[in-house]
Amino acid sequence: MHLDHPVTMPQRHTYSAEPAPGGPGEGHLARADGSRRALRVGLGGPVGSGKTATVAALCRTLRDRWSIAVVTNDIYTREDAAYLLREAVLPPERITAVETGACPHTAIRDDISANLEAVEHLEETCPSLDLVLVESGGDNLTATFSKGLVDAQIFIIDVASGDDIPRKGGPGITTADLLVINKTDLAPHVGADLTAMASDAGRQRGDLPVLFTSLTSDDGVREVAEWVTGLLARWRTRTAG
Ligand SMILES: Nc1nc2c(ncn2[C@@H]2O[C@H](COP(=O)(O)OP(=O)(O)O)[C@@H](O)[C@H]2O)c(=O)[nH]1
Ligand SMILES: [Mg+2]
Repeated sequence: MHLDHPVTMPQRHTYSAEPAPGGPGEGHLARADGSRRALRVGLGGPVGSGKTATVAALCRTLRDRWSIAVVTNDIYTREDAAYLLREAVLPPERITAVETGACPHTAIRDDISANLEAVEHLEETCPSLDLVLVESGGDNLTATFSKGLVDAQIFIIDVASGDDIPRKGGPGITTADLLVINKTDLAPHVGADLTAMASDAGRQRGDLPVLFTSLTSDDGVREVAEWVTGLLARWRTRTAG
């Protein structure tokens, strides 16, 4: 069981995080045997914004249709993986914890070897995986995933941490393939102006999508799940044949 054997950050070498030419993951769409590899989606964002809750909700919504596995990153613990196991969102062999032991952004952007190992191990042990979700350890607004690790990234912020966050920008907010603004249920309690957040996010991101979620409602993750489903459909077309 993966929690008993967490993947720790090797100190021995640094993986080149240079994106392959032609777009995310372009250099390695297929596995060595020629079969289609899983689509890898990273979920980043500040501590407490709702990354683990989003991963759990996505697994519940998508697991009957797609074959899914998850990699979590915590600095010193395996709490997020433990939560996902407790909630039984996936069978235990599909959940792997990486203990980063350092700044969380390092493990998803600079030395991604432990995360890559974890993803590749899941692909080997869970046949015909369609999707691997990689949750980053909570970080600040500057953390983004290496394009050598994931094919697409979702950045999650929440309304309770201040409605001026979209205006502040940073690479997660401006460049993530999808920006999720979570905990809309709390907006009335913290005086967050969702209209201002939407227009600030739009200004920062141009045509890139923004979704508002509240994971306290039963189908709160539906639009994010639809976005991921669209990605999976395009991924299958791209890797067909
Ligand atoms: N009210 C409310 N709480 C939420 C929502 N999403 C997550 N939470 C809570 O926020 C806390 C942090 O969520 P978590 O997913 O662990 O955040 P992470 O650190 O980004 O992984 C937990 O107590 C969640 O139950 C939401 O949409 N609304
Ligand atoms: Mg988490």
